[in-house]
Amino acid sequence: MHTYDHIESEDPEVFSIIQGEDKRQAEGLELIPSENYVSTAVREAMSSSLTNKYSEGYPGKRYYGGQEFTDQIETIAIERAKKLFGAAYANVQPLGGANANIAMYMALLEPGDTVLGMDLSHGGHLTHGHPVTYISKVFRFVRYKMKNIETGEIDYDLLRETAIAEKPKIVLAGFSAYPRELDWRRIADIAHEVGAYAVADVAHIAGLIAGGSAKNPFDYGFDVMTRTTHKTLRGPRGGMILIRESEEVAKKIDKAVFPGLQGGPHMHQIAAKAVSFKEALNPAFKDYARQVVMNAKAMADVFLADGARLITGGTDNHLLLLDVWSSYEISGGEAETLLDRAGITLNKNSIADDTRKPMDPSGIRFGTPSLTTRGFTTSECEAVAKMMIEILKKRDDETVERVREEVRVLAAAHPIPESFVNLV
Ligand code: DSN
Repeated sequence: MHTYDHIESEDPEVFSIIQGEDKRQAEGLELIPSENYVSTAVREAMSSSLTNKYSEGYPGKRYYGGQEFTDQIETIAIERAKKLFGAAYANVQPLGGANANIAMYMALLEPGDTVLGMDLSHGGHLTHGHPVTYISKVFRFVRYKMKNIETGEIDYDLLRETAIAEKPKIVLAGFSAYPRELDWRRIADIAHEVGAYAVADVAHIAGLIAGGSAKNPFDYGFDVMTRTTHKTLRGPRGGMILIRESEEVAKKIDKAVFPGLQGGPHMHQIAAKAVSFKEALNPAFKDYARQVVMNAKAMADVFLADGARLITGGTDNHLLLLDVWSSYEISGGEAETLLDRAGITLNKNSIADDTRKPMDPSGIRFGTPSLTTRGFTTSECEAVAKMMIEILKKRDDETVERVREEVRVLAAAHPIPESFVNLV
């Protein structure tokens, strides 16, 4: 249990809201694939005295005094990040994944340059050039897609043709809603053939890469990786950029993050990143990553056995994208609300070439990082998938209330762990 003695006495209003969220998380099942639970050690680092400190610059080269401990913390975080992902250089200052991507573009591009990235409705991300983002006005974004939505196969030939025709400076691979492994080698080769950087946004699968359950794009020639530090990696909310080998690129990235994009780094967050990287370097993290994927595949099998349509036909990672509109004749928005009422939290999501609007699309996206952190195995994940199907089919109050109770029991049997030492 976490204590909030001072908030309780000094700000009861905020205290009671935080308590409500704690209870929601403890009594519900979290299936949003970009969420996870951090250890108490990570939370302690986040609330440490490092939050008081300004540290513009980098270790050994700061613009403020009093940096003997911040330099040590940032250096430890950098060294652990490099070790986790096989990188020669790391920048751990990005405040989040969006900042990491924007700084990466700023470092590698001039305004007007072209980025070739995954189509947003095929699994790409807002920061990969969605028209609503400011960055889409600065750089030019062109797209590649899946060739076959039912298998997830990317159209690599078209990708290559587009790269030759559009002359991008970056070929970007990565996703927030794509359940399959990519042919990293093929994409890196295409990027290098046209003189572009091969960049992977592995925000979602960073923990799977660290745990050896997804391929590491650096092993296939990628130049740069951006990522968040939460999600499957199970650290604090934050971002990070890794550089495979080029010192020149590393220097550009450092300049782009600070002073190009950000001011003072959040040193409490960097300390928490360092703590979580140590947890991910623990051999037990490999078991965790493996179980995340096994659990996701187990859930996929239940839906497929029920005749449901999973985008790409299944999953190779931690997430699933279910076309609820064609499978159960319910919209993504309605499904999200209904399942939320039963204590099963996930998000509505557009599916590839969706005919419905983003605010109420055809799909839901869910995954297993959080359940696995709570110790769920394949049989329990199958049970959760069956509960979801029952709700999606029956939709009546009685079913929702009964499943809500079953969820409470399951959640109580798997409390959110405080520490990951010696834990799967
Ligand atoms: N919001 C994250 C996700 O859910 O995938 C990505 O930014």
